[in-house]
Amino acid sequence: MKKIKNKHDLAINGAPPAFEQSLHVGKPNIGSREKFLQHVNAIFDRKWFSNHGPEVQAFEKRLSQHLDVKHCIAMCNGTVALEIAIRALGLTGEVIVPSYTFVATAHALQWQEITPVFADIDPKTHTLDPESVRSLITPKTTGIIGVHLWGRPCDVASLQQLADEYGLQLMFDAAHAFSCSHQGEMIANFGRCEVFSFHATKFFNTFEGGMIATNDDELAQQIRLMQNFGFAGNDNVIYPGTNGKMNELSAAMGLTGLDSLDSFLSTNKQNYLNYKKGIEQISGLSIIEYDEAEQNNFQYIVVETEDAFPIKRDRLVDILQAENILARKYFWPGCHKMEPYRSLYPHAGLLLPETRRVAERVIVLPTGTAIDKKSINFIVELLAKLSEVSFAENINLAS
Ligand code: T4K
Repeated sequence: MKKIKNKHDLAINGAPPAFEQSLHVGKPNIGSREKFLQHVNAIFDRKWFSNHGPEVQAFEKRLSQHLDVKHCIAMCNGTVALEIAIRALGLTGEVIVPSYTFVATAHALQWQEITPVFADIDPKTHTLDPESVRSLITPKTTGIIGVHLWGRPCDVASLQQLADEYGLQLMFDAAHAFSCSHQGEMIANFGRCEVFSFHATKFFNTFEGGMIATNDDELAQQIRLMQNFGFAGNDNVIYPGTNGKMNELSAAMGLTGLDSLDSFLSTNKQNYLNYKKGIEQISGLSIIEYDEAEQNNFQYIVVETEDAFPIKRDRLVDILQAENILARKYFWPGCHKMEPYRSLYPHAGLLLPETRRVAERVIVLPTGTAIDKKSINFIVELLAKLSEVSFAENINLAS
């Protein structure tokens, strides 16, 4: 890594990138390799690789304890978990979701021929705006899926009130919210059920994986049936189920990760605080806040470019990427601008002004155990330099 002494030291204007190795958003956190390999050896010795084996059972038990929720059902990934949860709740017709989310939230509905109806977000929280949700309820609406984006909880109480008022099902896409709390209670306990992702890019991963959490015994039973082809015991199929099972290696990775969870969380928090300290001093940039009274996983460093910043968001991302700082524009441009929704609902954007505004401003920066304080300081210094108008105007990005 080079030191910045003056603007010519920045790897713009054709100079080599600041970082030889790319800094990624979503670089996996890895716990103890030794412990993981011990699990792998035990799996080989047992020759039991899937179908709710001992690793999955132990993983589910520890998840339930950690989240203080009755049922945790481990899944092959978050998307299939969403699909199964949606089906288990009996959703049909129209379901209201934010457009500002990873596209899997919408696809999990569309895949089952349910219409995702895109609601706007609150620009402060980036989560569903309950008033926008209310305005979209029709006789065809059967449910609401809130997304705890960046791990920050939705306005759960208002959404629950709406669901009760209109007789709708409420569930949450909690893909970002593992180990986060809301009003002192762990996320996993809200709505009819909550769906998590343990994808490699999440701060806590099982290579690929996911989980559905619920306190509802009947719903849990239905989900287990659906994830295992509809088997209710040997040779007895009572439902056209699918295969949503987690394998033993993934569960072993999960168990290993749980042992290191505290250190992942404290690294993420320290990284966030380091970024925050610097970014707060930069005019035209703001970093999203996390409620200090709650548990947060700080897995996303989300920065918004304001009008005062002299460089447009897209160009800023290009500049950072040229430096091998692989910042992302999550979740631009919003699901409603992706296919098939863009063609099916070409006017959806008219009702989504905040989604558009936020999606055009957000940059997600690298964090996790793969980045050190020196690199974060460098990124912050670079952003500070770029905020100086005269310097920003002179940048000529070679690529
Ligand atoms: N709901 C929400 C709100 C979600 O955010 C997601 C997933 C889901 C549902 C669905 O859950 P899953 O079915 O995925 O369990 C990534 C992830 O693939 C996706 O899981 C995640 N959200 C989303 C936010 O991010 P991409 O398209 O950004 O992935 P990609 O390949 O560009 O990788 C992102 C970064 O991570 C890159 O900088 C490279 C780095 N990376 C990636 C992998 C796979 C690594 O360093 N190592 C790796 O192994 O979607």
